[in-house]
Amino acid sequence: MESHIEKQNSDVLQKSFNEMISTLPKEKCWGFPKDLHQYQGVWFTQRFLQGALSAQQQFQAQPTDIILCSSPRTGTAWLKSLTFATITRTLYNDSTTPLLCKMPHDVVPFMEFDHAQFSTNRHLGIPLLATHLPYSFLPRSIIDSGCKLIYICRDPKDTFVSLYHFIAGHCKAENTQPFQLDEAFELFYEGVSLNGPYWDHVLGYWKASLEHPDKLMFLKYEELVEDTVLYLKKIAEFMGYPFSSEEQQQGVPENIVQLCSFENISGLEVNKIGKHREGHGNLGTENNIFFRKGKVGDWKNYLTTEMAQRLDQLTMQKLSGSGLSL
Ligand code: PAP
Repeated sequence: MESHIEKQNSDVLQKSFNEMISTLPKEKCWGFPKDLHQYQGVWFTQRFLQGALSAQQQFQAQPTDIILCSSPRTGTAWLKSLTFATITRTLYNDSTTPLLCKMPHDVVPFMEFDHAQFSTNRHLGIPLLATHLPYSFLPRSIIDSGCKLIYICRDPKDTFVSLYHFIAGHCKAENTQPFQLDEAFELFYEGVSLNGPYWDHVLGYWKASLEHPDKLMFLKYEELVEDTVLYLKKIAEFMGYPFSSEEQQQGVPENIVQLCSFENISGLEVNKIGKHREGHGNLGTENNIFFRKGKVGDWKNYLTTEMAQRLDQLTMQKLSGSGLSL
């Protein structure tokens, strides 16, 4: 229970945060009822920004932590399932894994949402944690602890289409009108998207991965789709949980890939009808909104050739000289 003094302190902090946020540039979040606020060049919802700042102050990383980093809609839930199943493969079997009854975001917590609870009382037996924060916003303790980071990114065109549908799904749930796709496209193009500009998010982690390849593994959604087993083995090795030759002969990596496949995960009862973050006065989000198609190149069904070319050109410009292509 929160004491009277703690409540007063948190009210004061909330008031000064509200004052600070009211001074920031503001934009519509594609029809979502919450606005985006630009803080140090990044567009955050109030909840994300508040979580980011608290995490910077409070989050204590452990050297054994493995932090899954991503911009929204680039494959986070999939990466959570794959890494969780890999790390817990001797604790659970195919019929007891929590992935069968919890959605991936409820199995691996988000630092900026759950850090207060988890930084003091984390289940360190399972060292996974996730974040959508840009690299420059990571709490100092993450860098200082020397823990490992895995970043996943995705073709900006598919990321945009996925994000658009995700926000439109939220709008439907909240009875608000989403922006037209072409209006949202212009905002994405200008960098106004959740934790955007998207390209800055990717580049921040890309550069860090070049500086610290032993600490930061950089993945692309498309590569993971192309050869999931190969990349899962690389991920397991990087995390320090390599598959033994016996496990490889028994097909353990293939089993995990199958368990975490879009078809399997999205077809589970919990992900079809369950809710995420329900309770404590929160109505929660339908889990099925997190699983849409899980395909590479779905942008072709939504973007005109001109839109795709503009986005490709911008991506080339932004990534030019970095050695990265998307
Ligand atoms: P979030 O962290 O913002 O919730 P995130 O999990 O990063 O989103 O990405 C969601 C995308 O991954 C969705 O893509 P789509 O809209 O193009 O379909 C989602 O469908 C896809 N996805 C979720 N689970 C899997 C999976 N097991 N395999 C492949 N793709 C998946």
